[in-house]
Amino acid sequence: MSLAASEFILNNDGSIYHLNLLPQNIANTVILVGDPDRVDKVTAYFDSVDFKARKREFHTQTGFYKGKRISVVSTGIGTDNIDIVLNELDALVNIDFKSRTLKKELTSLDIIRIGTTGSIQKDIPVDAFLLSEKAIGFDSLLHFYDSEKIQDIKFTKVLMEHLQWSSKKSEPYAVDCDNTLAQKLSSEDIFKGITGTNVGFYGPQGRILRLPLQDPSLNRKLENFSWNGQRITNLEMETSGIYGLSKLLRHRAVSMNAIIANRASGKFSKDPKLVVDNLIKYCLEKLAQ
Ligand code: R1P
Repeated sequence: MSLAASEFILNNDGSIYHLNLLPQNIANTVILVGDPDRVDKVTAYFDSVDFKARKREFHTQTGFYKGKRISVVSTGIGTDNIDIVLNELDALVNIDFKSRTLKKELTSLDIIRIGTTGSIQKDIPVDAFLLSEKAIGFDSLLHFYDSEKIQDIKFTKVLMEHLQWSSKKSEPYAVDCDNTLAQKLSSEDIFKGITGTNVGFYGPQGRILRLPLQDPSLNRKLENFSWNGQRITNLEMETSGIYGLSKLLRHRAVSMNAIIANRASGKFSKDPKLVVDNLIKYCLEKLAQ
């Protein structure tokens, strides 16, 4: 069945609505970054860049790094944008733009987030790298999809009890990274952990500037949580959506984090740009291997 113009929206030039891309513009390996300006920082290391497009916060460049074709796409901030980026990336490879029908043979993308994060554990210092083995979504994105089969329901239940989670907030969800891609991006030099994805930067991550919080002890409870040797290590704003939608759409995803803040010790990196640059170089080398 052909998808209606209101559901699968194409621009007049045939490109997909928000990302402004045609199917041939995207590689099967996609690096996601939050900041549109970070796209140039990644492709600065490429041998060549043959495509560039920009619309709103979505900036894309495609080229080659050591012979491997890679696209770099910025998502802006938050899992609401991840809903757009993941669905449109999937459409670019798995929907026939002419017939507006699903392709018979589906393509799996390798999706690597290179982003910044705040550690909530004292022993995971600023300037370190962390690979998210699991994401806990404190946003509600995945609950809008038929997604229970890919969630770690037991983990969420134990966590909610520990947090005395208010029923006024959406129920958290837990999703794992792709193990094969995680192995490719791993090394002894980086931390591995469980990443909390929040629906905001201030209150939802326990930051108080002027507004009191519904639960001021949330970060302390997250820091103290331990179950089956697992602990929550860091907070950011995209990983749960990337993991959830990638699993549902059968893409492989891993989230790589540059620790630029340590919430437990109150420290912030003296040179966050350098740690992000180092993580970019680390990920590109691993992808080229
Ligand atoms: C908040 O400052 C932003 O930084 C982190 C968070 O996930 C959020 O997007 O990631 P990026 O540096 O990739 O944007």
